[in-house]
Amino acid sequence: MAKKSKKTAKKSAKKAKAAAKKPARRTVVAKAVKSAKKAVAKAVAKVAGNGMPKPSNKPFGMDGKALQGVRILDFTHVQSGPTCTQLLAWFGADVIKVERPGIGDITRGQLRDVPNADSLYFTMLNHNKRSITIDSKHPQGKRVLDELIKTCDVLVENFAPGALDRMGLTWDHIHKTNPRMIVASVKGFGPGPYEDCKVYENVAQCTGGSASTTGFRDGPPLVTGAQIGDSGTGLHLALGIVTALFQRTRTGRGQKVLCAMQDGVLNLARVKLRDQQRLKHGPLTEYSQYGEGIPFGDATPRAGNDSGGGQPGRILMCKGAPDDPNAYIYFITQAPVWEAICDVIGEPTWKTDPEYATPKARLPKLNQIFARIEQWTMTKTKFEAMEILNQFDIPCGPILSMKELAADQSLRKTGTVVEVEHPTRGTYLSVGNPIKLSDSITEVKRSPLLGEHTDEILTDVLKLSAKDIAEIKGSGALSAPEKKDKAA
Ligand code: CAO
Repeated sequence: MAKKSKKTAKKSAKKAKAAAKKPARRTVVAKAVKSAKKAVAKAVAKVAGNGMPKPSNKPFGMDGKALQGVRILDFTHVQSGPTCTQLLAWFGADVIKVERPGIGDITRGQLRDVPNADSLYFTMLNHNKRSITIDSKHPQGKRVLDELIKTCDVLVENFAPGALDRMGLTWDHIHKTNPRMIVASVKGFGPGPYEDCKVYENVAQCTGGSASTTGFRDGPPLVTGAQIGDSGTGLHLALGIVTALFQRTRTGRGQKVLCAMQDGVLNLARVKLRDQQRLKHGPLTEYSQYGEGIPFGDATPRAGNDSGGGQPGRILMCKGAPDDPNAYIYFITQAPVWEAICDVIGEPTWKTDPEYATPKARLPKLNQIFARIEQWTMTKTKFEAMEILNQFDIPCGPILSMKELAADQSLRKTGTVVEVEHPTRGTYLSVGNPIKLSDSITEVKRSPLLGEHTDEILTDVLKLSAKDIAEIKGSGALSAPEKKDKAA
């Protein structure tokens, strides 16, 4: 295609040159040459790749960060929103976290382990950001915010429904102040009967279908330790934001991005909605209860530790269990390696016995089969079992405790677990950026102290004069109201 266009362009250029030779008026010649040049440029652009800049010849990781030049006005707090803006900061965006004077993000003081230092809850969710304190309801505070809106690309917030509007920061106001601004929000629910409700992690897990499908059939619904409602929705929102930024390169305008926590959890639990529909057509044969002869109800049941896919799996005890609460391994009886499994556990006849040889024949006997495999895993530590099983490509995974993950040297090497220095709490461990870009390497920088960058932002970003800054500060818009002396 590109070759063809280049040829056509050359032809047009030739035509134009020929036209130029004829005794025609100067303007006609100029026009023809111009159009020929345009055609050549178009064809060359096609060959070069869609008008993209020439590929950088700097070494990978040395040509800036992926989101360099993007500025985020970060109104997030607690976990869902901060997860999102932390990712954007790791990718190189300048994230300006706006916090309430004197208080800041409520998590600074929640679950504190070191007196008078920001909690790990806060520090582990707010790396690489700058902090400015602004009372968003103070007239001077509003003025500063409007200036920030003019210079930022994205406003991210996860306030309770209506809170942003109550600050006067409606979509209409923001869009009028900066038509390029993307306004990204996390809410508990999308439009509908619950849209005005406040939501925390476990509420989202319960209303998004995760809790009803987690746990054992004969026990209550369970929430998971992984924060799929908060961090999961933060991840969804980050994708929405970069997608909106990409669309803006074409349209030039901002848009609203909304991620409801219920929607995010349901998206992550989509295989359970798959099973809900399969129920109409018969029992879910990969669920343990099928083999146990227990009838299915009319909703996707809890499946214990059964694998959610087509390859049956279970958590099995290893040497040391149950005294050691984590001496377990996840074992998958993947069909292509069934023969290897039979050899490893010492049941070679199961390879050809029609009662065991096919996945279909095995389904009603999963309890019995896994009990036999467990007899073998209990003779090994979880790491010994992992090593043996991997030699035969049998999919499995040891149950790793947080203690083991914290000490894991390979995770340290990849930057997934990082040590961070902090001026008031000392060294702490954090999860680094789990998304690795080969040309945008993440450096994890400590979270900001409350209002640490207020002056820097007013001066360098908003270019306010010393007089203006003094006036704003004097108005009380950037500081907490002084506590009244009780004795007075
Ligand atoms: N200056 C002045 N006021 C500020 C401010 C600032 N810089 N920052 C926040 N505030 C005010 C808000 O304007 C709001 O005031 P009004 O209610 O008078 O309008 C007030 O602080 C409280 O905000 P909030 O309602 O968002 O906070 P909350 O602690 O009551 O509720 C939460 C927290 C998480 C339940 C709620 O924000 C929410 O439902 N968010 C959306 C869903 C979400 O993200 N949940 C995940 C949380 S992580 O588990």
